[in-house]
Amino acid sequence: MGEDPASKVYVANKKKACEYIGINSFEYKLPEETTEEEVIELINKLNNDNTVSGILCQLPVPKHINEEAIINAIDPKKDVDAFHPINVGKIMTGNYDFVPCTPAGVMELIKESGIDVTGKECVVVGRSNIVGKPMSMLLLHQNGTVTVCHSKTKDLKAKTKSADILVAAVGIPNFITGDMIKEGAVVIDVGINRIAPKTLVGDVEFDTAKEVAGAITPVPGGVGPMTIAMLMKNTLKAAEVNKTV
Ligand code: L34
Repeated sequence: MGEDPASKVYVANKKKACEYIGINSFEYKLPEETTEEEVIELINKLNNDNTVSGILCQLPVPKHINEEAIINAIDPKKDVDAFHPINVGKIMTGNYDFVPCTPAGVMELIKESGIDVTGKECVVVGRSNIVGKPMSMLLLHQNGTVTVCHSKTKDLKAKTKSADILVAAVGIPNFITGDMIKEGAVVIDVGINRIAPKTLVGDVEFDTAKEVAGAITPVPGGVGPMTIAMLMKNTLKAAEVNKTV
């Protein structure tokens, strides 16, 4: 919905991934002035369309739209973002079908790199519903000792310095610097900040962080593409759950 420039890039990347793996995708570009009722009407149509396995409303939505109302309107069985309260609740209990794409991508990177989370000090910087909160749950499910930090955290550096696994998801360019990182730590950068028309940087200052980290993800080419890969995985799962077509 609307004209968010970053969303255009992300949605284009999602469509490309669908095409690449053979998932049929339908894009509905809704103008800024679309009403909440109109969006919910469209979602209801897609909820009832048995040729559709998964539904995603790219965030952010325009200011006059209640994001929560949109998320709640999506059939939880087709909620490939795992943002619906039913799916959020399932993530809490550990019995889930869909995992939110960005945290799922982070977990996949950790797993594929042969890193065992059990007993590790995991520090998540950021407490958003999309990343920080579900991220902390997934690390907890893998037996990490999890600390969630945010803008009101006192002595942030002491917390980040204690991390064996540090996940940065604050949305502030180069916020985490090398001196805030423990020697050998795993550093995962969820931030995607456009600081100039063609310059993307993460929440981690890569050049200073890479000198101390044992492993680190880049921006671009790190968590972003993993988010998309996990969306494909959730959509395949949705097709199995819904047994459509
Ligand atoms: N509903 N809204 C919903 N679901 C999501 O999972 C998202 N997210 C976040 C924003 N809003 C959403 C995404 O899709 C962030 N996000 C996302 C998706 C793709 C990429 C980054 C974030 C991505 O492709 N990143 C590339 C660079 C892209 C560029 O050039 O800007 C990378 O290499 O990091």
